[in-house]
Amino acid sequence: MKTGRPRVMGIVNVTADSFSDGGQFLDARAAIAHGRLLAHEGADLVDVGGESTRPGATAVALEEELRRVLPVVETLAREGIAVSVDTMKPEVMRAAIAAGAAMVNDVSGFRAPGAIETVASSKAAVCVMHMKGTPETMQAEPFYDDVVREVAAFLAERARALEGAGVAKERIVVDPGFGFGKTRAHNIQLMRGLPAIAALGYPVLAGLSRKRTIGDITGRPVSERVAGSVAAALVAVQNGASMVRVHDVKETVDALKVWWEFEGEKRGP
Ligand code: 7PJ
Repeated sequence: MKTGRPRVMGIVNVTADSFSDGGQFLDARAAIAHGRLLAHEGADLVDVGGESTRPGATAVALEEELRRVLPVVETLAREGIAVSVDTMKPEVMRAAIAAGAAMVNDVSGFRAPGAIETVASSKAAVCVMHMKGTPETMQAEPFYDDVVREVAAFLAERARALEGAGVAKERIVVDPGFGFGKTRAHNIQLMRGLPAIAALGYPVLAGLSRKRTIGDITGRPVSERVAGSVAAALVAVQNGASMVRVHDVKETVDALKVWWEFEGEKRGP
């Protein structure tokens, strides 16, 4: 199911407490400028999020999330940039789609009441991610008998639920949710098991950019995880990911161009 060059999703946080941006893009104008920069650097789409889902983060109220996200989605989409909205709330999904979002990226896998119906009544693409627990609690001793099997089963079940509600298969992307209720060992098993996730038959999105596992492996703080994150993106693509979600678009695009030139043709155009 792996066809075409790997795609890059650039991250635009419009939050006060995202661990890697430090609230730098709290202001919508700065977030818009950052989205434009990432598109210019070669991002195929930009993922706009107004609620931090970093471990320990608390939920953001609906009105506040709308206030952060909508002007950014609306402006970037109007400029012709493909936008995805990173949200768990059906109301935010609906408003962002109306403002021009082409994809809804839900780290809770469209489990909120009304989420599936909201995307089903639109033409937007969807990214279904696996998360164990909630951002507040997910890193408290996560346990799996077989993390790859459990994550794959969850993604298959959610994708079936979306298809059952009328979301065409071609609109669905799946994501194992690196770091969301997973230890370093779980993340490594998932990376090695990505071919089994890809075998579900949906394009796979992988997000490891600047995450704790990259810090654990390299011993680097968030500000120094670019090389580690680029390496992780390459391994993810090598293992079957069709898209990577990254902060460092320019570096990742270059790395993937080189990878594609050397390795891509082995997999067909
Ligand atoms: C992911 C995400 C991810 C998808 C975040 C961070 C935490 N959406 N949203 N996949 N991570 N689909 O960027 O470190 O891995 S927020």
